[in-house]
Amino acid sequence: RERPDVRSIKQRLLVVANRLPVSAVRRGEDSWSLEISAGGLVSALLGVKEFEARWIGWAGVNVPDEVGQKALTKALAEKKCIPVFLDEEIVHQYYNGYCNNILWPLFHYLGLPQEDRLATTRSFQSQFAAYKKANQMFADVVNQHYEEGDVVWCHDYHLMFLPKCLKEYNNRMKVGWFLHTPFPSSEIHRTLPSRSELLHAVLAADLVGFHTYDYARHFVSACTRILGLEGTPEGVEDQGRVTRVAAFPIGIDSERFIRALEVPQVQEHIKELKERFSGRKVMLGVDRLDMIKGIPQKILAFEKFLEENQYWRDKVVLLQIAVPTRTDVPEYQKLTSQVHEIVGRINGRFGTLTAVPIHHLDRSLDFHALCALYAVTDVALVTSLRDGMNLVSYEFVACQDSRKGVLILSEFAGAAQSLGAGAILVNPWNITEVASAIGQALNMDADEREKRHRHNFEHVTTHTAQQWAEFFVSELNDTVIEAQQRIRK
Ligand code: ADQ
Repeated sequence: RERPDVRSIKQRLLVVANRLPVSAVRRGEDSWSLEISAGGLVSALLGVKEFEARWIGWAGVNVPDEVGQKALTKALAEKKCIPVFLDEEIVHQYYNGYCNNILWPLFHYLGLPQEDRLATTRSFQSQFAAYKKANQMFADVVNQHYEEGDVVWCHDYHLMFLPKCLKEYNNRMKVGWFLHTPFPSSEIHRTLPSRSELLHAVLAADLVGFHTYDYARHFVSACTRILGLEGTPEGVEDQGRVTRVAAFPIGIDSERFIRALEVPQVQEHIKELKERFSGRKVMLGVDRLDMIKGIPQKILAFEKFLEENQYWRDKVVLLQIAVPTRTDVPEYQKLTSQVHEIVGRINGRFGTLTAVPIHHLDRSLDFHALCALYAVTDVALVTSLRDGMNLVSYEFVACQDSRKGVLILSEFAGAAQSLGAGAILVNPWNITEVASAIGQALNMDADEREKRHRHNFEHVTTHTAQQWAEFFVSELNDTVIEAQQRIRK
């Protein structure tokens, strides 16, 4: 029997993330067109029926004039989105600077940029000041829209200061913070000049969540070793107040992928791809073009495999789809040229007049094209040097129930902890090991593939994005109730 719905009014959830889940294009002085971008977080929250979500974040465009801001605010309201307006200078210092140039590489174990190593350098200090200012601007908007009883869920490394700012406004706000990247070992975090301020700011939240138990443990260690606080079974204690710290592994909306495979347009596409690559095994990489994804390492491992396995040279193809990101940053431009150069060299070495071993695309694919590609793949290669979770590995598994392809997965992706038993785990820095994993995957017999796939498919379809969101929010509600009970006692 279904449980009766005892709650007639849904709890409001304010989801605060750097970017809103819409792209806004200005059509006139006071008109905008909006498109919802269906990322993981959006589909996670769309599927949750328990509460009513509103989004607060930056729309990704600079809108200096009041007429434009008013019109955009109105248009966004229809999509349940509330904008935070950031000017170009703030975006440059906070987003490009502190978030993407400092926190992103550091949290992925790539260290701090050379020129910013000293806390006294001007750029570091001004970027950190802009980071705090931007977080305060987010807090102002949250505070304007907050109603008693709302749950406020802050997302990612862009908003580590937000819990503190929110609690300063209203100590009774229920505030959760979730990190989508890894949280590094405390020895890495302690190199950050603003290490303590950031930790204290996050600890103002009631609940702090990570993808894996390891990241949660690293965070607690950073708080005990750097701040000298007490680690408890629940999390971290500071002067009698406990911040709960736990792992909440994200998932995908697996049904959306499984259903897409039935769409006639996708089936047609699958047929075309099968014909196009008939007689060859298909290997696939799908990544944002970012240093953390280990794309050069992956391609070099494929080259080594071809070098050592002449038999496979005309029987396998690697499709590498890499969406360019942060294209204005010189390091990312360098990565693009590096990848192009390696691909060119390998295709020159092993290609023939009619076929090349690597097809490399510098672009994003639409959802249906991506599902078709996942479905025709024999071996997926995820070789991130570090990755919070990695949803591509989940999406591949969801689309493989008929083919039962093999997943080669970096041990440094959070997904290694959930899909490790079904995947072939590799150290992406060890090119020889990855090359031999490619051989193992291509030669794997059907029984073994079935067994491994079953394990992963079971996981991906039972640990969904919706459950992740529900779990986090219900834990946050419970955490606050327990804390209030403790105070009353
Ligand atoms: P990302 O670093 O973006 O996310 P990932 O989890 O793999 O990494 O998600 C990427 C998403 O973009 C997937 O949904 C994928 O389908 C899509 N995508 C990638 N390349 C594409 C292409 N060429 N065309 C179309 N779509 C493409 C961050 C963290 C991850 C964490 C997620 C969620 O870095 O570790 O898993 O957040 O918490």
